[in-house]
Amino acid sequence: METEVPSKLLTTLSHAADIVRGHDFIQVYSHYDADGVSAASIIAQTLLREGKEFRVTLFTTLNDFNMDIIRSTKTDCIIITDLGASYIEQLDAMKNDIVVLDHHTIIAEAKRICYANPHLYGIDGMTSGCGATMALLFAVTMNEKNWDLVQIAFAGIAGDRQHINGLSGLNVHLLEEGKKRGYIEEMPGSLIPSGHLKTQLFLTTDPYIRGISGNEEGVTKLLEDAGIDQSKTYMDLTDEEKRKLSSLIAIRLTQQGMLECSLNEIARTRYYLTGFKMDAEYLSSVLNSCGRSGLGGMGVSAGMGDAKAIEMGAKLMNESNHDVVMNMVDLDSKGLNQMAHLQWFDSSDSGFTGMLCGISMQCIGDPDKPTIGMNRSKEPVNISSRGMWVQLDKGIDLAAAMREACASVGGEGGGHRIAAGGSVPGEMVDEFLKNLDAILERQLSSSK
Ligand SMILES: [Mn+2]
Repeated sequence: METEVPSKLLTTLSHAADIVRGHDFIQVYSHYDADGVSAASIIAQTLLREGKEFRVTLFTTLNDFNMDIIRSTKTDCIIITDLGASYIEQLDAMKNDIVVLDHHTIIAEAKRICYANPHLYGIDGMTSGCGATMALLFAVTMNEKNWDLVQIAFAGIAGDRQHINGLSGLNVHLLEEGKKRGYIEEMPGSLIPSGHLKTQLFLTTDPYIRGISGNEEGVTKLLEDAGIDQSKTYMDLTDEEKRKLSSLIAIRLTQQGMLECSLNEIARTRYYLTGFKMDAEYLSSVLNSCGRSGLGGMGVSAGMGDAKAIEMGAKLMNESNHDVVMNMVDLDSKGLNQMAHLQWFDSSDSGFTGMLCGISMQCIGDPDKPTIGMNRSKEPVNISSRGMWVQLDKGIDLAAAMREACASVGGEGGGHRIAAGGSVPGEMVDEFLKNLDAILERQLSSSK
């Protein structure tokens, strides 16, 4: 299947390329997450190859404060990636030459600046094209030789989880071109983590495997049982070894109550980046670790392929994964607190509340009940909630439930049907849980 890039988008991209060619120095602003760092790396490499000078600045978000920083830049040419959609009117009002490559919800169309966003061409930017996708399409418009950068774009796609239920839209175009040119190889998914098995089985929380994740003896024993040498990486495994190891993991996950749909989601297709010699999700999480540790420069260097930066980023990633897995082991040993229609835990000591909430819901919780996590270390108490598709099918809507339950005790909440958050006053937590449980019961019974 040939997928095409809309001609209106191609026109905008060649306009963008013309703008950039007319300048010697370009200021790049991007988002600090994996997609934003990937997009910035693609732009940086492109500008470097064009002989341009540039500076990259990463923002945690684009808000009025950061908009003032953009406004005060002395540079004539600005590229903004994975950000900007919510500030198009303000950017339009500036005098500089500006290119925005974003995929977030459209608030306004640009009148003066050059603005590319999948939503402008009827493509869903939430699922079918991310910041790095747009940056890559710009890069190959500048020069066809930049197709090797499609590898970095896949780290962005993985970072924004646009690959979870299969690629679509512009990302399919990237995959086809990337495969054709030998930069990307599609690999069948697996329950086995990629990378060095002994390390990654210990660190894995996607999935969290009881008795293996965060348990050195468990990992050693599992590899022994599968007849696999302790020094092997995923890529070293024979088909027979893969089969043996993944079925041992599947048995454990099923025993701990994981649903088949969750197993399938974890065993999603992998995209191997031939130049980086790693899979897209791995590079994505390295870039994410750099960005979130405030080491954006190192992240961009890693995205541009600098081996030392990748190594340091991987070290950061392993450290934070280590913290997450040890907190999961602790939470798993305590267990979730059960109520009639929800299950909850307190992670005030560790933070990571949202992350632990997602992992618990998918891997150790009762799949019939939403999972609630809370961090009571600050006032107001921070609440996370996660559901499963099977719950949504039965009438659960966490966005509505959290909004109502938080408001009922003087707090506020909201989000998506499957994942929502909120905050409530510390002394009202018990009341909040009681009210939320009742609201969930009402949602279930009114949809029957
Ligand atoms: Mn993004």
